[in-house]
Amino acid sequence: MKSWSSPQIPDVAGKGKRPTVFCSSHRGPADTPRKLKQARLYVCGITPYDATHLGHAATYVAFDVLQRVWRDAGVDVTYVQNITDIDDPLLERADATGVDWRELADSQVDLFRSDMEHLRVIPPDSYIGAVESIPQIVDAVTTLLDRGAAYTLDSGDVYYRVSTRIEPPFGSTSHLDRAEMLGLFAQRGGDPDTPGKKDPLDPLLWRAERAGEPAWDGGRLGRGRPGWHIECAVIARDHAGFPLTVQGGGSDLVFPHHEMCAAHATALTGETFAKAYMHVGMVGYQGEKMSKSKGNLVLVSKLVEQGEDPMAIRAILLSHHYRSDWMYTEGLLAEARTRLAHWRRAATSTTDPAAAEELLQDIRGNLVDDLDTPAILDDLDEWAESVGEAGGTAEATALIVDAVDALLGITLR
Ligand code: 5CA
Ligand code: ZN
Repeated sequence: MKSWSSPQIPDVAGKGKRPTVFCSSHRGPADTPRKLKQARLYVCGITPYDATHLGHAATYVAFDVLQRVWRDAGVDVTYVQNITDIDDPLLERADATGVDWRELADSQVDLFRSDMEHLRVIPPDSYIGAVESIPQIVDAVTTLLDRGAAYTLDSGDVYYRVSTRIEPPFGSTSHLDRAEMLGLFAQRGGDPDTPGKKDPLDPLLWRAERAGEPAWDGGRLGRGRPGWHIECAVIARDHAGFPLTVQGGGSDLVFPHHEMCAAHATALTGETFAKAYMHVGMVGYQGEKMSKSKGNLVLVSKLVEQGEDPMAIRAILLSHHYRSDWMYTEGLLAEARTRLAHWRRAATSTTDPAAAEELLQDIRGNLVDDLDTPAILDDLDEWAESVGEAGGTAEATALIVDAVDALLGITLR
């Protein structure tokens, strides 16, 4: 699928280091090689029925910063993102609004692309829809059936056996106990009560055609449509390759989605799915997680339409650590506007060259330490207070402006 256009990224003097990030599977610093030259990044993309709220934006901006830090360290990044352009919630919304599901998906993906451009998010190298991956998904599900890792119910629906022996074993991504798994599975798109399943946790791989629902040729599987987790396992395998350096998404995807993706991927290829898992905290609004199903959305496109500067939106997102959960308030927007104006005024002034070098080192140091962007924004506030003193130069200011652009994705000029 068409991606979106890339922001211009200035060169910054010197070179950064490879970041250490927190892996939610290891529950500690990620096990990524120190000499990493090439990174494979897969980030779970949108289900296009109501894009792009600030929670989505927080997730994609966090991985955008990771990508910028890797680039600064000379790491070559292959970045893949999917689009869940066929799934129950999309069909339900299309039904409820009387819009064709394809039109709904196309319009929301278009909106998402323009939101990502406004926020200066580097596009993925491969932006791949579930629908365009159906032949590969059908092959994968057929392989899992042939290997005994899947089974077909009387309905024709195909399920993955979570009891399949794989290494690393099922459960090693999320480390949850069975009761927690069952609870989350039921909340997040799973169907523990479907009769005939071997294990309530077994996830759907292929849903047989139902009257009035879109369906595709599945060869031996019969007509139907793909389940959710197999989509990401197959797109990641075909466009990034295993093991992924980082599998990413919001923390709502830890279980079942990333656990199941990892299980499918390993059952298919014998390989470890990902070396590290990074999960972004949940953004909420008015006391609850921001989500399409709750309807408490603050949309990037609406803010931009109202004349808000996308760089102020980006500043709000970066003023929270990517792993923390936080609540959006209108006050944050006012604060970010003021902050940005302050930095922009500083960008027209002069900076002491030694202070600029030190600030650049601080920016890089905070980024490699698990992407500590809030600390950097505080440093920028201090910098903005100190500009214009005797001995400062425009070149030193340009060093900061370029670093903020290249590493944080915020343009100050
Ligand atoms: N299509 C699937 C992933 S394969 C999906 O979860 N789509 S989504 O549209 O619901 O979410 C898109 C991305 O935004 C996911 O990575 C999800 O974890 C993240 N996300 C969703 N809601 C929030 C939120 N409130 N805060 C932070 N991230 C969020
Ligand atoms: Zn996914």
